[in-house]
Amino acid sequence: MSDIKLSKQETTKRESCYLKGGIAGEMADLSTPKVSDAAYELLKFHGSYFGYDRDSATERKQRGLDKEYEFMVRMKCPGGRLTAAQYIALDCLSDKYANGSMRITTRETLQFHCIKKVDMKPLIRDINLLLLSTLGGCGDITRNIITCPAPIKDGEHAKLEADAFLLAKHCAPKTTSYYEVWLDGEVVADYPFRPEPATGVNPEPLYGETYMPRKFKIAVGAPDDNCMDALCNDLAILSLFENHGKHLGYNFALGGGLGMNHNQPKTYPYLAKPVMYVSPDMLIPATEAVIKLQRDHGDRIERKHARLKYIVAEKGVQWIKETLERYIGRAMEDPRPQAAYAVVDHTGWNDQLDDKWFLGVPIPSGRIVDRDHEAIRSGLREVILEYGMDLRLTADQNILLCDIETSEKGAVEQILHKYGITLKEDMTPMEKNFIACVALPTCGKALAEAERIAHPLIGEIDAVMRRHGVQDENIAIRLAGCPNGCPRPYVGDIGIVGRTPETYALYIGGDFEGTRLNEKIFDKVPFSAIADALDPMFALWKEKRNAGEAFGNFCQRYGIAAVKQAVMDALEMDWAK
Ligand code: SRM
Ligand code: SF4
Repeated sequence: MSDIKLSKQETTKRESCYLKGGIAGEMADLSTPKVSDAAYELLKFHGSYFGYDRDSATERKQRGLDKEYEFMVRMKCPGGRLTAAQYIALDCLSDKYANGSMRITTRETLQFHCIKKVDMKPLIRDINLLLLSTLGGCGDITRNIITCPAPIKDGEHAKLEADAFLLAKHCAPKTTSYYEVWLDGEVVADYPFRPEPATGVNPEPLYGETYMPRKFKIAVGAPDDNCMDALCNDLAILSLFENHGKHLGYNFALGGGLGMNHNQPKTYPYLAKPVMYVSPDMLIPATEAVIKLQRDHGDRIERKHARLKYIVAEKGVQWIKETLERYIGRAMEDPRPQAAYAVVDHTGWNDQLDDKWFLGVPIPSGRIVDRDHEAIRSGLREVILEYGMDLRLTADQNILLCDIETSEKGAVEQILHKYGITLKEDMTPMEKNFIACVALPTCGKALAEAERIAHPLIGEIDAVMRRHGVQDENIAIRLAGCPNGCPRPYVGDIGIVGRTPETYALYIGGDFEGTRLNEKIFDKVPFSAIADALDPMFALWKEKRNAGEAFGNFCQRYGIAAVKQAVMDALEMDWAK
């Protein structure tokens, strides 16, 4: 492959000397708030995106001013586990260096927004001193490894956690550049996910100097609790357990990924396909084989075509399996029968099975911030300071407060209520399940609002659901500011995806369990008409559904086209033609 054809990111990676590039010098240069294109690309591997405040950009331009440049920092936090001390310290850092809020992401970690260049090094250093990291938070590398966050003290959950932790450490980059750039070469010795240092001449024996062709995502789960949408990952590792918790091995499903561009059919969302059974002793070599396959065969010319999903879709599962067998050095079994997919609700009070409880607190759009009516940040801080409980971040942007004694339950709830925090009992399932991505004003890719309009939209949808008496139904609605798929809009019952600043594409027919993609029925629904568009669909669902039939399943059975027609008949709007 000639060098000329490779994407510019490939050259940047190769010339960076294992992700070092000129980052240290550029970050130290405070004569400009900006960084070069090369540093922009490399910073992602260090867990940061450089961008600007999109709210003020136009007005500032009119006034002849430059944009308000800022950085986003994303931590790595395998399985979303945080101690109370880490959480409280991170909360302080969000005030000191960011915009006074933290954002739980759809991959069980935290982001900080609006960080100035001068504050980047102290923030990342402090995060490391908390025995956390940002290395590999973004970039062409294995991202935060997600697993079921529930702190249930049984063999199955212990095994999921142990595997997720093992892989998080094994798949982490080994380069020392990160420490040179942010910690002046010092390595925080107790960081639990620091991989064994490379022993040979190659500093990155698994990834090589150009790392992966694109981001690479791993989920470690079990089908009967697919609470983190494992099939949206490049590699979904599905643990198989016997009735009494005995671990039987894994089914590997490959090629999940959701990013696409509107009206560019060459890009599409795709769910991971089952490829092979992996025995318990083969977890590491089999995972390495998948990484190597994508490393060596992923498209390094066209980044829009670089995810593993395109290889799986184009070459087929048989080719994938045979290629993996060559990397592993032995024949692999076909996937074994597995439990049916289900999603367990981890919000509300749940038994940990060790005489303690965990409380799943729904956090709207994952935004930990104080607002007039709801002081989520202060409430969480007080309860965590008072009870010192560890916590977990979930893939639907919520928090699980762990290890609560029966005698403490009332007081914990009282504190949260005092700050106006809404708990599961005070919400409809739709509101509780609603996921919205960050979008404006920080996301450079956003075509439309998401997080900031989630609250009013939920209110409008709630009114429509109540009108049809379906407000108590479990339904997954996901709102994205663009088609990249960060809140996983293509696997919910309903996906609402930013199209232009004022309009959204509407998707229906996915399933709550995260095993089926939904389908687009309208391309440009004005924001003000989204609830109107859902109205005839909910009416039809209420009238024609089978007992207990979920919305997405109903749409599939009744026919997506027929559901669309019902909207077109009911609403004579241009967008509904
Ligand atoms: Fe994402 C890019 C936010 C989960 C698919 N995502 C971005 C960027 C970095 C925008 C950019 O490239 O300039 C967003 C930063 C916004 C901001 O201002 O903070 C962004 N993605 C997020 C988060 C924070 C959404 C959220 O509201 O929680 C999630 C962070 C996860 C994490 O902690 O690592 C997030 N992104 C996802 C997911 C869901 C998942 O992984 O389960 C997906 C779909 C699955 C997948 O990977 O395909 C996802 N993000 C993308 C894509 C499309 C990738 C593709 O293959 O085409 C992009 C764009 C890109 O990479 O070019 C993207
Ligand atoms: Fe940004 Fe689009 Fe991802 Fe939303 S879906 S955070 S708008 S890239």
